[in-house]
Amino acid sequence: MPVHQLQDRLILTHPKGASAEILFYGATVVSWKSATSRDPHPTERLFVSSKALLDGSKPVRGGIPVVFPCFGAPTHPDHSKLSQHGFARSEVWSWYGATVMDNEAGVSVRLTLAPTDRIKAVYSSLFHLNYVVTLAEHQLSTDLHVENTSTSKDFPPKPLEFQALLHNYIRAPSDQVLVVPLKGLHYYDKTEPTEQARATPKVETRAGVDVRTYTDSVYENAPGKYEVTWPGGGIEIKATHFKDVVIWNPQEEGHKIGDMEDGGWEKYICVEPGYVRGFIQLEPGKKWVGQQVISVIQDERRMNT
Ligand code: TA6
Repeated sequence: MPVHQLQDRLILTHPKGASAEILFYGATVVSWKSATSRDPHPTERLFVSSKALLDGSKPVRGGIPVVFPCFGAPTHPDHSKLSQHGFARSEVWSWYGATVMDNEAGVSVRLTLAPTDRIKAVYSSLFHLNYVVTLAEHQLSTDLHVENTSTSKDFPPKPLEFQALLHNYIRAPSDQVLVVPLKGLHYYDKTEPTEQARATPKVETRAGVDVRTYTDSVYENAPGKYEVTWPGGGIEIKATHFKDVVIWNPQEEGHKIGDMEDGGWEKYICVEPGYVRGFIQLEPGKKWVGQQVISVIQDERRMNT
């Protein structure tokens, strides 16, 4: 069976050896294994801290948490009662048994989230989320579908205003990994000590962005296609309708993160396509889709050496 259901997760398997695991909690992808043509042994591509709690008591430290409807601390009045990065990553999503696709190309499932009593207590906007995860031989796609389920008969008709981001923890040596192409983009440096400095855009001057020092940068209007490479390996991320990208690695600051394993920051880079500068406005009855396709780079010439 290409889709196997356990109590807390779905396991997708591909005939060529790839696999993915998706927790119902947060719809968090906690494992993606894929081989390359050089190494036919499926290798883990995501980082999950060994101290991460997977029991639904707090968002997972690793994998691909789904960030919705706010990124970071809430700044929009509709989000004022929400916690950092919103509720999508800390709610239990539903799976109704449907396999969206199951063929040679890949296997795909859809999880959904609609307002629960817990969400309604802190958030009054109406919405419906579908999250479609597709596993192919060398590729993982995750598509977030957002619908404003309020109707134009509601008075006043209420647009849904939200941010969304896929918080990918890509397994990579953080002292060697580089991300391209970000040169020339404006970014906001969240490591700056003052509010004013954090709100002042900088211009990226580096051809390849590294995370050898504490990095927490929000790149605005980014190209949507990124290569994340290190000697001997690499991942490509293609994003659609996610106009921004966040690069994060805490380095030694990681000691302050309770569920981060010791030295965990040496094992990953977060490259997070999102819409996080400003808000997406969705009129009643309308839908929006943000998509990413993550692929294993096969060609050694595309890796940094
Ligand atoms: O996406 C980067 C970021 O917003 C950082 O500022 C850092 O705090 C990280 O996410 C992790 O956030 P979390 O709420 O999961 O601890």
